[in-house]
Amino acid sequence: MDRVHRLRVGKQLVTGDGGTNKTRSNPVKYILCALVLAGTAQAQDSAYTRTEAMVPMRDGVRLFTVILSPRQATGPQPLLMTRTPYGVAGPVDLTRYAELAADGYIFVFQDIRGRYRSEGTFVMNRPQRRDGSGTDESTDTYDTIEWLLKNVPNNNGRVGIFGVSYPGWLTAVAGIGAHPALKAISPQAPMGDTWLGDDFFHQGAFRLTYGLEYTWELEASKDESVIPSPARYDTYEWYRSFPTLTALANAVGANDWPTWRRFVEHPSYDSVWKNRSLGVTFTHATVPTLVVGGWWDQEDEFGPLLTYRTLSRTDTARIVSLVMGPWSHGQWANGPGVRLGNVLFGGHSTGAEFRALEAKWFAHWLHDAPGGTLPAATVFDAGTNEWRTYDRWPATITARRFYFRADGVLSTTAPADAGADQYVSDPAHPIPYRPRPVERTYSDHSRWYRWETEDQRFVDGRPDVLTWQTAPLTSDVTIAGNVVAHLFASTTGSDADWVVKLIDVYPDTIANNPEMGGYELMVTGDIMRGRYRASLEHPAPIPPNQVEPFTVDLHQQSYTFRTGHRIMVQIQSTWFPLYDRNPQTFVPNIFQARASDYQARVHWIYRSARYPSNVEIDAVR
Ligand code: PG9
Repeated sequence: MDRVHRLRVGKQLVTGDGGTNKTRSNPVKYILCALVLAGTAQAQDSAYTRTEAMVPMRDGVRLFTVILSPRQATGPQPLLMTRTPYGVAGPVDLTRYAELAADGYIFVFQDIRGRYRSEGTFVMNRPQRRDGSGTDESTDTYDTIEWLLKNVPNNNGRVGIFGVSYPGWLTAVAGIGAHPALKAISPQAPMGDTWLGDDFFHQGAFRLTYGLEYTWELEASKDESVIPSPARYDTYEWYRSFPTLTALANAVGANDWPTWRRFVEHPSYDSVWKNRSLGVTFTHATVPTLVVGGWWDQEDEFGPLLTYRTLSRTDTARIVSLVMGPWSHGQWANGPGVRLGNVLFGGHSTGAEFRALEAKWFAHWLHDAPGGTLPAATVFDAGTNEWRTYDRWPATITARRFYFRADGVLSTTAPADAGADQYVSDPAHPIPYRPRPVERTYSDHSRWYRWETEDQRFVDGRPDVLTWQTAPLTSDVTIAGNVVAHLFASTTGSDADWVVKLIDVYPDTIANNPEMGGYELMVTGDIMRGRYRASLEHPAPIPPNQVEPFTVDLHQQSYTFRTGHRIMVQIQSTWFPLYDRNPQTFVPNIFQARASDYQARVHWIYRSARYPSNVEIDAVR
């Protein structure tokens, strides 16, 4: 992507609304695009003095850093920093920072090690150093703070850090061995664990489009001058044209990229992934921490939930809070946030509301402003369109189960008889994860960022998609916490993927919004790779034709199914090309599977007294 293109993208993103804008790049980069390239130098010149520095780290590597100091400051100001792999050299647009800027900050932006104008070697999600020697992103942050405090005039000795996605993860690891001057951090959509539930794998299933295209973008060049170029506009066709992952990798030279090699060499959940997981490395907050995420974040919804869950266990000082809104990846950072795709938020400007809250929170910790502390959780319910606050999260009130029954019925009553439903899953004809064409992930007109809110009727009725639904609800059902699917299933093969979607089916007739009649909104959904049912570290074949239990973590939600709506569950075994195809024949490493391993298989989902498959929710009512 050239700079002019990025500039255009950045500008559109600033005015767009998380799914309504037609042109969009990586929404994380969007913040950086806006930040780096879309700005008006004049505005910056009038309000801020810009300084650039090569900040030395403890091992002598120097990191390119941009410092914007407010010209009109009446006294010492806190430093507010974002570290990023996406480039900080161009002029800065402070649109994203408008609410914060009003309180007065010295803004700092830094290229991390090995990216753009910084020296050193880039390592994707660099693991935490283990024995106290060497460097990692935490030490680079520490050294940068030390330098800033001594070299930036008029700072008040307090530092805040925030960022979205990769910069969100960098923010989180700043909290490990935090510098004493670091007083507030806000990790937003951090990739908490890229094997369990964020960018690269979900519960063992490989995120094909993201894993390939993102790695291509970041590792084929230092500064994204090489961008992914699948040969077809509809990448569904392009990915399907490769019979194996080896063929795909050979075609694009993916074996030259360290992260692709990591996928191939570490397909299971081993120390390579664990050492990068915030659930393992960031277990205790010593700095006030505001964790932020989106319920329909197509990249890193799991990360914020994992980060909050991990930190809250040890948070005796009650300095950790969670905000989850109805957003796609990073949507809260720009634009009003009145909708995502087809889904409207009842007149709320959720993005603007969040940024006001964020500014107040930072002002509290960095300026001693009154107010600004937050309850454990502030979460948006997109069923009732309201913000809810909870003193603990999940708010677990009652666990409720929705059982699969005969004739496609979903019921709170468990089955008393025997029964099962079956379908043929054929890797040669995988189910698209969103309506085609599946544009390149970060390309003009890509609908990537809003795919999770697409109407699921586009697959309803396919012979390889099973559906169960309730009657119209006679009272509201509110989730406020965990959602998990308990499946009992068998296959004629020896491996299988299980995709489970929990769906809100709107009433047929919606007076003020007729085109949404009968809409099937995926409230939450995810995939798990059957070979990992007993151990994430040691995959094992599924014994053919034998009923086995499978647990599919559907993470969390705050959502009300309204009276008159129906609750639906859909199950399928391909979600392509977002996820690679499971050969459905157990092989030790799917990255090395042969074309002949990929076989159509019959899968059975049981719904009997003995095997009562169901979806369980933490329900408020
Ligand atoms: N979701 C992106 C990412 C972060 C970390 C690893 C891989 C990808 C991002 O938008 O930054």
